[in-house]
Amino acid sequence: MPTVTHQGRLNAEGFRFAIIASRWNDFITGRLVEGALDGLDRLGAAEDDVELYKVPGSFEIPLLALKVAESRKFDAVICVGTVIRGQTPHFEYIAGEVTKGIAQAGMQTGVPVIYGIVTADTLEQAIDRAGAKQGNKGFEAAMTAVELVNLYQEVFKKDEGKRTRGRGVAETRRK
Ligand code: DLZ
Repeated sequence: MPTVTHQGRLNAEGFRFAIIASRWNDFITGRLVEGALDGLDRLGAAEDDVELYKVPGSFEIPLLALKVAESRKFDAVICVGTVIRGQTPHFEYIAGEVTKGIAQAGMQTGVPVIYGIVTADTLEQAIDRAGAKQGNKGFEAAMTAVELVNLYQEVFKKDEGKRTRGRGVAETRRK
């Protein structure tokens, strides 16, 4: 049994988040964006600390996620999109590349890049995962992002006590 357990708190105050969303299947992805914004808001993120980026389809998400993460302007990047098998003949390729690319953006930059992509067999299933029956994957992705930024802050940046970003502000983060 471990003597010390590390896990992040659910407090978004003072952290900055980017949301990357695709416009494809916007009827569903729009709900994921709303879910992510709602999650961040409920956990205390300031409006000015959340920025939304839009791309045409989910295939375009990974490269932008990488560039946004590389900019170091954000503590976490939340990716949301919807890929539906029934409507996408090359479903496996798109879903596979998006999944790999999102993971790679996080691994390459060290910034948490969160996977909020709905991959569904049918439109109905996708709707269920965007708030109808099975929660909202955007909301869940926001929770994950907040937990991770707190975890990394706690474990790896504890002694820094400060943050310095593009806007040149250094401030002490609440403990
Ligand atoms: C082309 C395409 C298809 C058929 N299906 C989807 C989908 O279900 N979900 C999604 O996010 N994007 C889809 N796209 C668009 C691709 O992601 C991409 O935008 C285009 O192939 C251009 O690179």
